[in-house]
Amino acid sequence: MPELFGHTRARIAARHALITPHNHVNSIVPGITGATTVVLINAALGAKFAQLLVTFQAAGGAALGASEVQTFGYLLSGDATVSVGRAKQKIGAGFYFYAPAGKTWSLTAPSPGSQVMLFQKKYVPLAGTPAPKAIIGDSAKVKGGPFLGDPAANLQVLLPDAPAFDMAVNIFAYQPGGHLPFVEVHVMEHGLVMLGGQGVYRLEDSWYPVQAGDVIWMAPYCAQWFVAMGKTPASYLYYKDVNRSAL
Ligand code: UGY
Ligand code: MN
Repeated sequence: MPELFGHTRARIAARHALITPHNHVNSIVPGITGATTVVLINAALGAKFAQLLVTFQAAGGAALGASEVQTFGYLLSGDATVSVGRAKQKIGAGFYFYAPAGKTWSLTAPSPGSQVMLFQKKYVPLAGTPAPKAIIGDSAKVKGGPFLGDPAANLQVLLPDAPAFDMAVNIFAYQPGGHLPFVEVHVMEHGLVMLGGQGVYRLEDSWYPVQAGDVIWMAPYCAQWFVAMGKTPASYLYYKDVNRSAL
């Protein structure tokens, strides 16, 4: 149900943003057809990456050429066939793919209504380290672990923890009452989508009730903390930039 009388939970602040499903307006993005695409986060907000939500209609698809941009895609619902370079696989909800810079990728025959969340970043090569390879995986098969020893906060790392990668995408799952152990303040930037459940996100000096479908941008050094609330677990998928020189 739309929010009443011009009210919104959305907030665009200097170093963070919250965008709810009620706020979405579509963009036309080259390479994506038969779909509605919402550019949730990009340079216009101050970010150094882009986060897009694509909802396919019947006969939709995406076909992106090789460029300096790398793409991580996570299928939120439905199914489709993903191709990255020469790798090709039918995928369902919870599957993900990573297309390195310099490789073409496509999503074909998506089921009508299927949704994919994309994170895109210009790849920064690391001298002496070969570029990452294509990945197609299933998050259900990725072993998680307690975050800093807390079993109420489970972290799954979807991309290899290797110097070749300059971005990470993880899933955090919290039991009701589970929370980040401390208020993080760090140089890495985040793009995040709530996958399920509810909680409260602290961003800078504001606290926001959040739920499935909400998207958050955290700029470098945005103070951040989360607690899962309600009777069901809460989880989110999030991006961060990693593994590159401070200067
Ligand atoms: O990886 C992270 O920085 C993570 N702990 N941040 C977050 O969940 N807001
Ligand atoms: Mn963080």
